Amino acid sequence: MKEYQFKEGFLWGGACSAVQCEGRSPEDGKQDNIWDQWYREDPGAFYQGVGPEVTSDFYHNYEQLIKMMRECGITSFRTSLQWARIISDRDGTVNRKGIGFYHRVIDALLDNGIEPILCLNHFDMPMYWMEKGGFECRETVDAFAAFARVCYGEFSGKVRRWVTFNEPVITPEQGYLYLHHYPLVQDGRRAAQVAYYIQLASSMAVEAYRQMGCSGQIGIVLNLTPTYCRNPEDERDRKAAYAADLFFNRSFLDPSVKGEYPADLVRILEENQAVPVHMEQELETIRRNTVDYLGVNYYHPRRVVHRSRPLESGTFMPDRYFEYYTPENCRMNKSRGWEIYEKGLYDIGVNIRDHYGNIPWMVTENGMGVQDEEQFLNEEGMVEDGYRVEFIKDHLRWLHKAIEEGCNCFGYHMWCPFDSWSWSNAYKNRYGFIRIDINDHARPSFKRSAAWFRRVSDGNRFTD
Ligand code: BGP
Repeated sequence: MKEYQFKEGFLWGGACSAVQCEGRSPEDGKQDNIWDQWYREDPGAFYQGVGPEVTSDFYHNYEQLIKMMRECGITSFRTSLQWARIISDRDGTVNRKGIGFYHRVIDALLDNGIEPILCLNHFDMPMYWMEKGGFECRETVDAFAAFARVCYGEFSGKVRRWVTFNEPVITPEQGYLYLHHYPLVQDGRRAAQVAYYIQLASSMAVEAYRQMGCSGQIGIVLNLTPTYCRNPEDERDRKAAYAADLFFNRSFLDPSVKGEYPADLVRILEENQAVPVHMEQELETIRRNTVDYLGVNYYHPRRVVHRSRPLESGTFMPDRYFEYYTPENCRMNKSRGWEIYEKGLYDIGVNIRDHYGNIPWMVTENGMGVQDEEQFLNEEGMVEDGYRVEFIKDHLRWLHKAIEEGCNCFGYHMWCPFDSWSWSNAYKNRYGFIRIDINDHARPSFKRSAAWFRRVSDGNRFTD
């Protein structure tokens, strides 16, 4: 039996986001965001027509869920502050009721011995800014920095760890290239502009944090998806992986940690006439305001090969430089359609250690979404999710090895401690230690994995 010991103070916890757990709950004056709008326009785009109306009902049920999270061993919890709940309009009017809700949540977390980690943006653009172009519009960037200032002013006395954006690449990628997020646009040049303005918004939020003299730490959460090519001996495949890495990892990793964009990414954008509108002064803001730490969301690797024939596309798409492939016999999470490759976490750690100054980082999301978990209910009505324990252990072994080899990882968060709403996948896949019956929100229940995670968290260790 092997024991894996983690250092004292290692963060064990979980993450969710405002839109995915709170429910729309507009009674306090929350304004619509892109998810409310998209659902109104096209409910059929969401699995079984389930929209963001109720989600995990955290808005009403946060006290119970927070208590239950602590029982699962969650000692730190990241959620996001919903821009449209805190700021009511383009004039920046602050909604005191929205602020009051987040104060109550933070207090409840602290009362239960859970460290709150707050994220300023998790895919939730308010409609009043989307109407102006969202992050294609420079004014939205200033408005985001102003929103960040309001949040620091309110909460930084109680909250020591902050995040500017969760997975910033997702908005340009899924909203402006691959048609999975609102506004469902496919245009490489617009995607590049959105990506640049999101990076600028993140850097300006870091700048504001420092200007206001906040004493905690501010980071960014990236879905660093390690890219592997089919044949490392084939130079064309290596180049394909290099390009995919530039687009999907380094486009935010380099400016956030090193303060500058990779020259090869800029060159590709130039070749495709896709360089965003920018100003020298903005690049200086990005240069000066790098993050204190990184959050890493890891679910699956990216597997690429060189293109066998040119991409037919009217617009510039990153896929011009690579194709995806699925290796034979790879392990899959069939519910989600994602490959399971635990070593990816180790490779991420080594990359950060060797190429990004070994900046402190934590795993901000990892987890296994499983469909139809009802089939695993035992006689007592508990989900027997041994597969989730195995999934976590498999990842923690590699994380432990990375740390033993000098990687600067200080925590591990599960997505998500309780079942939550997964965007257009709605409640299809369940991730939690805590089961939520969407027909009976008032009675969340523990799954088998909850007690196991509690033991890991209490002892900072697990055994094989
Ligand atoms: C991450 C997001 C989360 C969450 C998670 C699980 O990329 O930050 O918001 O949703 O993925 O993925 P999904 O919900 O698509 O199953």
